[in-house]
Amino acid sequence: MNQRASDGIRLFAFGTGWGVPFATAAPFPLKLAAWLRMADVPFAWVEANNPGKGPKGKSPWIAYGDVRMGDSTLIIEHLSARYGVDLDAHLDAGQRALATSVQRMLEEHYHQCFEHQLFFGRGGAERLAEFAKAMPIPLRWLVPTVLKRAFGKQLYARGMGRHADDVIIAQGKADLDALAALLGEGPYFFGERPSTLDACIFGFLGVSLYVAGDNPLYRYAASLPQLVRYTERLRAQLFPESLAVRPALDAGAETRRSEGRVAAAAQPAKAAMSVA
Ligand SMILES: N[C@@H](CCC(=O)N[C@@H](CS)C(=O)NCC(=O)O)C(=O)O
Repeated sequence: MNQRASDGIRLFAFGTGWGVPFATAAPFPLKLAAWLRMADVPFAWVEANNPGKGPKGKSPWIAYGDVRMGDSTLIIEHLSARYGVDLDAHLDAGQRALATSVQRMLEEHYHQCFEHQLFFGRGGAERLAEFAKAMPIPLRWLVPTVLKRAFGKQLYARGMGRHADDVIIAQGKADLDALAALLGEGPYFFGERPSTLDACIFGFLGVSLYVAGDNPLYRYAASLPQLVRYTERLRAQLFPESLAVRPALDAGAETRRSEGRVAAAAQPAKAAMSVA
């Protein structure tokens, strides 16, 4: 058994829900899982819905042997060094600079828009109720309020929570437009070979595209063909087991039609899903 396998890495992450077809519905854990799959590092999912238990108080974290580590980027750096895997070895200085910029856009800006819409946008109350539905009473009643307060505080402190709903949606859409404009025909962000940035992009799109319901930010993500093609391609390659789960990607189709925007963009994704 090689070292990667014998380490027995456990990936602690928020569980799934809301129509997302992966073992987690949270972007940073999905980013890390995508990187592990790209780097061919075996791991086991552990559902952990209280990030306070992790070493950084955030999801995800990993554990193996007596190592416990938080933060997706630090974990990727650590495992790259441990296993001698560098997914970015082929990038030149300009590509590295672009990768850093796109990563920051997604992780430091888009993440706030995403999170705001997840809990405070259209469908937010239902998503919080779904998150808590398996908990015993009174946690089932209390947790949505506690989470809303905690996320509201964070988003306000970071600045995003001070804007009106439509401003936050517009800013999130602008990030998605920028990403769509930068994505070529692929198969990866930088062409023929995957890089760490692909894991990051997949983490965010892999959650945004599939959240059920008609939230305007997520529906917009699912209406951009470049994003759908890219995500479905990586999904089939990295998480083939997810193809068995039919996500509610076109749940907003009626809304889009009534708004005069035909859901054509969702079709390639549906076609890819029907392969399962
Ligand atoms: N820089 C961290 C960010 C992790 C992060 O923000 N995770 C979110 C879930 S996607 C989280 O734990 N949110 C819950 C909280 O902030 O309490 C990383 O790369 O892992």
